[in-house]
Amino acid sequence: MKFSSPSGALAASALLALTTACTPGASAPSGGAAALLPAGAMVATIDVNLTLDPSGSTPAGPAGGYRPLAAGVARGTYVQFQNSDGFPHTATSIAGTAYPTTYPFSSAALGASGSTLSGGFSSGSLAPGTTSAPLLADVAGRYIYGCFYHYGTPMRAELDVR
Ligand SMILES: [Cu+2]
Repeated sequence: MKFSSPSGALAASALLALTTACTPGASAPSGGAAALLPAGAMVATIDVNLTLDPSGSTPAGPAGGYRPLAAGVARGTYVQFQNSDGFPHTATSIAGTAYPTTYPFSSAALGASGSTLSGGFSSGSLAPGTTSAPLLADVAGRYIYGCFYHYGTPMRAELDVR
């Protein structure tokens, strides 16, 4: 994960208030994530790569395929998923705070949806080299998600918003 922050925090928050109101709710085409970010937004980018990101254990259970597997994110940050792998993945929210033992997704996961972590989301099928539309970390708590294609591998991870 990498963080970026504005140099002028005060000016940036004023811009944030102005640009949030006119940000379209519709999902961006793959690779168009940057266009939807408010100016000066704090961004946490989660790497999506089943080939290179090591599996491990998180408070929600066995995880893998994303980096970091348990990402601590400040409320107000925008989270986006970047597929650095050579084949498609999704980052799709799962209800609850522990990875379910049964497969949790429907084909709806293949389309991009959601604009906040608390409202549920899917990156949609992320092609190699593309980045998802940004999601606002709006409410503190643990959010778990996984990949439509590789959930059982396991390919799943969590976001801890504080
Ligand atoms: Cu996958």
